Amino acid sequence: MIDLHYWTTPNGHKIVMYLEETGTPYKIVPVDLTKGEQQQPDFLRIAPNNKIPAIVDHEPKSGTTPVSVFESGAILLYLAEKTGKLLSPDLQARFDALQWVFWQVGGLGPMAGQLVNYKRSEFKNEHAIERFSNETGRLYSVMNRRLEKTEYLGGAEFSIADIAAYPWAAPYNLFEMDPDQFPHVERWLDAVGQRPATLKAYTVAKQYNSNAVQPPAPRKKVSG
Ligand SMILES: N[C@@H](CCC(=O)N[C@@H](CS)C(=O)NCC(=O)O)C(=O)O
Repeated sequence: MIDLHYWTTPNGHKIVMYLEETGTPYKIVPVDLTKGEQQQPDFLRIAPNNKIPAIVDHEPKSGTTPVSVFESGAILLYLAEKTGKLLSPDLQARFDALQWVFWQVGGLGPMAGQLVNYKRSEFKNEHAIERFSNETGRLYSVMNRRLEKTEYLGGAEFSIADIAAYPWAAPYNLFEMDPDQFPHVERWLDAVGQRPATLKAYTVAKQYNSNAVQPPAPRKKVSG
């Protein structure tokens, strides 16, 4: 069994999406960020960066000592290695996917996260808002160009790259990104958003936090 130390935010959704996609048994251990529970010493022992998500695998592939992992990208990679699912064993395909996982954890997540933080702040730092808004828009363009060429971020197959990016790309309204400018991202958001595991991840979030941000419904295309 895997304990998932979780809250109802984009980095938390990723791991529920993966576990649901692969039918991996897990137990949620809520870490309510609104109550500062990420500062608890017990959590710090598992997650030295004081941020969710983190996991403890009580049945690791080798050995009997439970394995704990923090950082969502590392967790996705760990789970993919454990289950052999959603990350190709082929070297090129594997790194096609992994480079987009790293792109998300080092780029889209931090930039979009900072943008929302500055937008919500009572101190209106216009330079910071402009900087993070431009960078988030640039990253959406990067994703759009990629998804013009391939079905999924990692290539032809759905992978941990899509799971990493979806929860950060879906709330484009929060970032004031115009979906009309990113039609290939929108096509991909609609496809990933309709997967049963994705729908389940956002249902789980609502069970723990009625204020959890939900992804936008697919927009109706006007034909003719
Ligand atoms: N790079 C980390 C980022 C994790 C992160 O930012 N988690 C947020 C929620 S999405 C958090 O725990 N924030 C609490 C805090 O900053 O105190 C990852 O990908 O796991």
